[in-house]
Amino acid sequence: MRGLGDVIPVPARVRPVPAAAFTIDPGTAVRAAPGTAAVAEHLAGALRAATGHRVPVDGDGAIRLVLEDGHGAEGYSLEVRPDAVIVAAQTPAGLFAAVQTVRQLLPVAGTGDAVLPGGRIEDRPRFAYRGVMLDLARHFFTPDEVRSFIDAIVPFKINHLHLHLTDDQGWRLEIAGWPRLTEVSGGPGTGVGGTGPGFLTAAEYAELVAYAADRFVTVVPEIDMPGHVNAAQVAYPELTRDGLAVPPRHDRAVGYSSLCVDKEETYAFVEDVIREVAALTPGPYLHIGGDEADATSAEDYRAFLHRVLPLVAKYGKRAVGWHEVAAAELPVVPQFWRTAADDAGVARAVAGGGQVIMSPADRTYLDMKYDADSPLGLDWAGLLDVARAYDWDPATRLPGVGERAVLGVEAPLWSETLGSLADVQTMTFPRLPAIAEVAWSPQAVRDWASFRRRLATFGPRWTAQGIAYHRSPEVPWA
Ligand code: TNX
Repeated sequence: MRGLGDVIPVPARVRPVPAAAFTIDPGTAVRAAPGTAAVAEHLAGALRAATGHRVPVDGDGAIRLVLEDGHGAEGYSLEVRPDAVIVAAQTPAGLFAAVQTVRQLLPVAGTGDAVLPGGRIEDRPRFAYRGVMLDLARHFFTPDEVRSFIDAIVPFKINHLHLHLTDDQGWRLEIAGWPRLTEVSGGPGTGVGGTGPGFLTAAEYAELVAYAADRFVTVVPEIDMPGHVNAAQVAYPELTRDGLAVPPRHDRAVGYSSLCVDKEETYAFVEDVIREVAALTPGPYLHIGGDEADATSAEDYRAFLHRVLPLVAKYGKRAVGWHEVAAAELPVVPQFWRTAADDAGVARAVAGGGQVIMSPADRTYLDMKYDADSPLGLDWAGLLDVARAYDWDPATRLPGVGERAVLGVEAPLWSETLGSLADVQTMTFPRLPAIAEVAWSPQAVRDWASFRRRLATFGPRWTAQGIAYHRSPEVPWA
C-alpha cells in the first residue's frame, strides 16, 4: 500500500494516520452532493477499475463528496477513516482534483478489495494555470489520439490544454468561409517531412473541447500570426504581399513567413478566424502566437498587434501570446518561452499588473532531448532531463516576475520530430509529472529525492495503460 502523500503533485499538507485505512469492499458506494454527480461517476469508475466491485453512486455510500467553502477554486481536503472517506471542496473542479489523488492511491487495476491509506490531506494549487501544449501543425494527431493524451495528463492535475493548430507546414482547424485552409493545408503531405493529411473539423474540435471540459481541462486554441503563416498563404495567395502563390513547405525552418500588415485582406481573414475560433471555444483564452516573427519588422509587428489584440477582446476572449507580444504594451498574457535570464518586456507587462505563463524552454520544453542519445526531439535549448524539469522555481526565474505575477506554468510539446502518439507519450512522460508538481505544489514541500521515488511507481501504471515513457536513468523504476 502507498503512503497517503505518495502522489504527484505532492499535496500541500499530508497527515497520515496509518491505523485509519479504509477498505473498498463489495459493499462500498459513493455518495454525491447535489451538483457533483459527474465527479462522483469519475470516482466510482476509478474505484471499479481498481477493485472489480460494483461501487454504485447512491444516497448512503461511505465515500462522500461534499461541497463546502474554504478550499479555493481547485483545492480540496481528503479524509480517510476506517468507516468513511470524506472528499470536500468548494467546487466540482476541486472534487475532481481530489479524485486524481484518490486514483493514484489505488492499485493500477485489480480484482478484489483495495485499501486507501488513512489520514488527512489538505491541498490546493500554487498556480491557477497548469498547462501542456500539443503541436498539431507539424504533425497531426487525430481526435482519438488527443483524447488519449488528455486522459494521460489529467492524473497530474493539468487544467489547460493549449493546441497549436496552425504553422508554416499545415493548418489543422476547419474555418467557415475559408475552406481551402484545411482542404489544401490540411491535406496529404502537409506534415513535417511530407506526412499527413489531417485537420479537425469544427465539430471534431468542439467534441474535443467538451471531452476536455468533462475532465476540468480548458482548451486554449492557438492561431499563430503574424509569422508561421506559410500554410495559410499557400491556401490563399491573396494573403501574400504580391498576391502570388507561395510553395508549400514541410521542412523545420522558422521565421520566414509573415502576414501583410498593411493589407486590409489580412484583417478580414484574421477577424473571420478569431470570430470562428472564439465561437467554438468556451474557455476564456485565445492564443495568437506572435513568436519568431523574423520576417515582420518591429514597427509592423506592433501595428499588427494593435489591430489584432482588440479583435480578440471584441469576441470575448483574453489574448495569450508568446512573450514577444509584450512589446505591444497592450493587454495580453505573455507566455515566456526563451532561455534568457531576464526579459524586459515581460517584466514591464507584469509591472502594470499583468500575469505571465512560464514556459522557459530549458525547463519545460517537452520536445527537447532527454540526453545526447535521445532518438526523438531537438536540442536548441539544451538537454532536458527529469531533474532539470523539476528543479526550478517559476517565481524566481525572471527578475521582476514574482509569485503573484505568475499565472501558471505550461509545458509545450512541439512535434517536428514526433510522428506518432507513442513518440508524444515518450517525450511527455516522465517529464510532465515533474512540471505538474512545479505548477501545483508549494515550493517548500517539493523535494527531488522524494519526487523521483514517487515517480518510479508510475512505470507499471503507464505500462498497464499502454502509455510509452522514457525510462530515465535518474529514476529508480520499480
Ligand atoms: C521555437 S517556441 C518555436 C517553434 C518551434 C520550437 C521547437 C516558439 C514560441 N516557437 O516554432 O517548433 O522552437 O522547439
